[in-house]
Amino acid sequence: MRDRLRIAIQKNGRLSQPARALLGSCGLTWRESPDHLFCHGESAPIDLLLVRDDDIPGLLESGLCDLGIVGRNVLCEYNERASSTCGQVQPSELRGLGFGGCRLSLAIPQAWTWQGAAQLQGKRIATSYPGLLARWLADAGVDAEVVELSGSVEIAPRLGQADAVCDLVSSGATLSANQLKPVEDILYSEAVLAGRSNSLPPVLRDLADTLVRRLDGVLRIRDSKLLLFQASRHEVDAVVRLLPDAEVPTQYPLEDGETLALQALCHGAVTWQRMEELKRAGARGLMVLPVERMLA
Ligand code: PRT
Ligand code: ZN
Repeated sequence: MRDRLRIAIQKNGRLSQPARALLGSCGLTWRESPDHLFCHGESAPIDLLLVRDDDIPGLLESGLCDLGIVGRNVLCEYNERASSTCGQVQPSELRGLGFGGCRLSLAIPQAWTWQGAAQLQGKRIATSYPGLLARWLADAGVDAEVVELSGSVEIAPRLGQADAVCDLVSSGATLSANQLKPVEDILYSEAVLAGRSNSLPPVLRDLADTLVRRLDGVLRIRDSKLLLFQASRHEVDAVVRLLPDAEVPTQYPLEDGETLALQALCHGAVTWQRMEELKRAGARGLMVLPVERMLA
């Protein structure tokens, strides 16, 4: 039986570098094989398999990999299709990872005026996500033809292959370059950590739990700052009210009995403007420090 955890990540593409960077910030280091398909974990018995993103859900379902980093769009599409075919344990989303954000959107020619889902009745819609689109159409009670394409979906209307498309969008530039406009969002996506929860043998489960705890620590503090300041006892409440996105501050009384030293982990942005507001409310000697690591 395997005693090393195996994580599937995208080999080349939008998610590969951010996924490696995220795992690296959890303290993992690797030695990469000459063929760039496998990374042997050096700092922990956690290896990486470098694959096409579309293969990740299947690798998880078959148990060849224990965890994977993949777009929610790919995971949901896989599960949508699998649910109609077999009854195995499907991989599920364990954590949203906050990068690779995009939407799976329905888009129609710019010349059309959008009047709602019923407008798609009897139309042909090109997509690489037939499962998710079919589900959306069924929920909307619309009978349309789903034209499955593996790529270049956005040019299908110009080629006469389809009337509308259902594709991933981030800036929207690709759609507008093809005289299309997004009208409905079918799925909000980002990179996710996926796995088959509860199906790992104990050794691998311990490794996975440790990794997920570290990931939680990294994600929790990614945009966080530690605020240090002093305030008079009677002004503390007013200052703390300006920190709704901070954890309850730790307070230490100073020798004069009237002043408190405070430290608070703040999860939102701490701009100059915000610092000035805190100062006006009574915060003195305000310091904003980066947070490198955190273990809850
Ligand atoms: O080779 P492999 O199969 O592994 O990679 P791939 O080509 O299938 O995937 P890749 O690297 O293009 O995308 C991987 C994941 O990134 C996707 O599954 C999404 O989860 C996520 N992602 C985030 C995106 C986008 N943003 C995105 N904009 N994937 C694709 N796009 C496309 C979009 O469809 C459009 O055609 O990029 C183009 C530019 O988008 P606009 O809206 O900014 O013009
Ligand atoms: Zn792919």
